[in-house]
Amino acid sequence: CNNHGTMRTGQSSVEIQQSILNHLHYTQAKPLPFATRNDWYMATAHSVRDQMLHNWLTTFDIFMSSPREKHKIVSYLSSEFLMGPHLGNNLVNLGLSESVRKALSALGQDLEAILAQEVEPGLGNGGLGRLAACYLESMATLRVPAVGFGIRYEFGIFDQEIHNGWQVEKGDNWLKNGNPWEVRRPDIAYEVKFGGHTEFAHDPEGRLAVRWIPEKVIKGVAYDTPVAGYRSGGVAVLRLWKSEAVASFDFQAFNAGEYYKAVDDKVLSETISKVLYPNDEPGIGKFLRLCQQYFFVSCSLQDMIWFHLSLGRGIESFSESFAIQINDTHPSMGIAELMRLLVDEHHLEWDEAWRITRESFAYTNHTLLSEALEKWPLPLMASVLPRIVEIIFEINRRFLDEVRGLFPEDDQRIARLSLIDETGEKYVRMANLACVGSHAINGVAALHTDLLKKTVLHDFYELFPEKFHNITNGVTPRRWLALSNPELAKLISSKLGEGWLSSIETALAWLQGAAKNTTFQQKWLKVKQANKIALAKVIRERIGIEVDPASLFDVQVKRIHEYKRQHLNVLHIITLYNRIKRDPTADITPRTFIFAGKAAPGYHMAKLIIKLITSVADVVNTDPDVAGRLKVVFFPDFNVTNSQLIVPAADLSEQISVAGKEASGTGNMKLALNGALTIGALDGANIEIREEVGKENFFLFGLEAAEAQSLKSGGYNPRCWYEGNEQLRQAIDQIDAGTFSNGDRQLFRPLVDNLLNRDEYLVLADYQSYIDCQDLVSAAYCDKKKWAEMSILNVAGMGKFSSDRAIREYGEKIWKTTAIIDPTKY
Ligand code: 26Y
Repeated sequence: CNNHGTMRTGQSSVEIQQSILNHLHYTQAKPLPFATRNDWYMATAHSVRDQMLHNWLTTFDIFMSSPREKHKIVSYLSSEFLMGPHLGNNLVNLGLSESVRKALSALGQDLEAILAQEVEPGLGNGGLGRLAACYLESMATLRVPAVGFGIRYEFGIFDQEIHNGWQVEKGDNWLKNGNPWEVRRPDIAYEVKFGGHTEFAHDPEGRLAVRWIPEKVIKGVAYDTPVAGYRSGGVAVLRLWKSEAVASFDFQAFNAGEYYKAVDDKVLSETISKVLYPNDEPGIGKFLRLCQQYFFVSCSLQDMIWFHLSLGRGIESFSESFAIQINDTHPSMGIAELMRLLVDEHHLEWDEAWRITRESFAYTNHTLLSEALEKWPLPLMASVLPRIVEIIFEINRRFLDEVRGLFPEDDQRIARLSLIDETGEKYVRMANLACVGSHAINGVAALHTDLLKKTVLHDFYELFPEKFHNITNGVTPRRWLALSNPELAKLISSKLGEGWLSSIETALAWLQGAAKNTTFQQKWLKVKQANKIALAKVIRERIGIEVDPASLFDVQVKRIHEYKRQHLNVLHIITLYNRIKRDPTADITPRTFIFAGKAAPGYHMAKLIIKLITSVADVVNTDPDVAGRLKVVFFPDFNVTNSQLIVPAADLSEQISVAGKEASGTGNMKLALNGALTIGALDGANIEIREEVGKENFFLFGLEAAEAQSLKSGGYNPRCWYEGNEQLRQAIDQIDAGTFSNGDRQLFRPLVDNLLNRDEYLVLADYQSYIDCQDLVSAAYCDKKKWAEMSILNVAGMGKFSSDRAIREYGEKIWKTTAIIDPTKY
């Protein structure tokens, strides 16, 4: 197959078996009888990695030998990449699952047990980080030359445990058993400056230039992880930076004080990439997070420039080599950093540098919550990044001059557009920087883009309407169907033949023809049933709750946040519970409510919502009147691994955020792709999902975004809704009276007070509509045949939500790249 021999790239089970044994011997250095399960996992992973490294170098070769105009690489800059476990996905994408299973079994090992050994790299909080991972996989599949740049956090998102119903956070030491997927590249390292001051100085050619004299310099070292495309030979690279001290120990320092200072310095330098910050954590770790952001964008841009120059190109054509996508504003300092590199270090004129910067950058916004828009206190930024602040001021000065030309006298508009918020304490507004410094701005679902134009980014839309695009999010059907739900994938293959996983955009629609077919429906329900039994087993083992796989699995899995309204779901549970208590013989469709999700450690209300869920669970699950018809489960430690277990077992997908707050959602896509029906408000991508699967196959409730908006601006009074609805009042009174907290009336007081006095997310206003809709769900679930048909039609309608479609749209609308690596060369 190549001049390296087939030793490491042979794909038969015999060759793979040999390769695993070789790695056990030469990589793990373990005699067979002493090999632990982790050794077997590591050896298997290294064998698979060999295949990927080969594909990667081949991809690179093809890239380098393709015509010059195709030399454009997508740089996806993201502070988070939530990759999920690698092994299973790589086996699916390389088509090696069966031969590896066979090889392992010949060695007395079980593939499932080996897969379970992997600790997932949790280098993200949720939606935004997982989106970056899906996009890398799609770019590899479509053979778009791509690098994902980010931070190699030593500790990812915390592990969640539930103690006495409360969330407890545990450090995520994901590297402790070794990481077989990454390649450390000590030769790819860059220095990054922090602190100090700037001064004018003459450069070596005698030109006057700004010099940044830093207080501290830190080194970033590259760690590369290959990401395999689905059966395409293509490989994308995830390049994560680890911070290190520039020189580790100063052995010249005979003085003990100096010596320990050098050690301290090393520790401090390594702190930058130490830990991922949870979102919604107001004010915490501000300084370090600022350092993290600048650190990774600076390393990434220096790396891009290095590569561009090494292709023999001039610096002025940089934007022909790279399309830089920034995943929210977290990497937006890259705009100022590229200006600094071009002007200060590569001696370009400002205007030329600005043209290059704008041509290179494009910005994806992921939020409509104005309080979530990033802004940095100016004094903090000025002390950590003095030169960057000077550059931001200069960008702002020139930009506001232009604005003034267009809108003379409109001081308010100018104040709103300014990169600096001067309404009180001064801040740098990162979204404004991102809008000004990018040639494209996009939202992540149609409604979201629409609302961006009307609200959060309205002033920028008026200024640059041509920059705005919508690109609705997508998810990869390889991880979220083939890997997580292999039996469903098999059943679909029996209808569609092979190959549909690389073209679900068109292929899945063919399932429509099978939706009414009774035999197919029965097979479909059987797969779902098996997935539910598998989940029930895990719930029994891990949580000790017995759930009935014949009941409706009602699933809400996502970060815990008030706007996502997990507490609305709880109010429904209490309402059903009260119906049973009023009449124990009431006809209730048996349901298992499954919640999972992490709350940011400093977000007290979200943590209280977890406590509410577990408290209601304690009461409902043990009440003899309920007789097992309702079960409530809080599944701890929601992550990619657990999601792959829960999503295939869901009957109902809860997408109940208040309209106008969820930018897109991607869990909604994963659940529908696995045959769950959605109960949802008209928010984010729900709207488009409903259009695609058909209104009659979607459970719609609640206010629309515009209605929600006008209800609030008309002076919303939640107490009126509470007083006017008996069942709602009863449920809230019970929470308040301690029915679910052993009589403790203080515990949930903050939550009840908030609902009655503020209810920012209109839980009470949407309550009745939600309950009515849930009653329709319960009725529909009793007709198994109809439910199966609706479930099939949901999957049939999910083609649009493939991340392949999303990546094609980014390529066409934003990156303007035809840079697809030629498939005939593989
Ligand atoms: C500032 C920092 C701590 C921070 C870190 C992470 C702030 C926000 C985030 C994460 C945001 C996020 O995950 N947003 C979600 O992005 C998804 C992908 O576009 C959307 O589907 C989802 O609606 C949105 O909430």
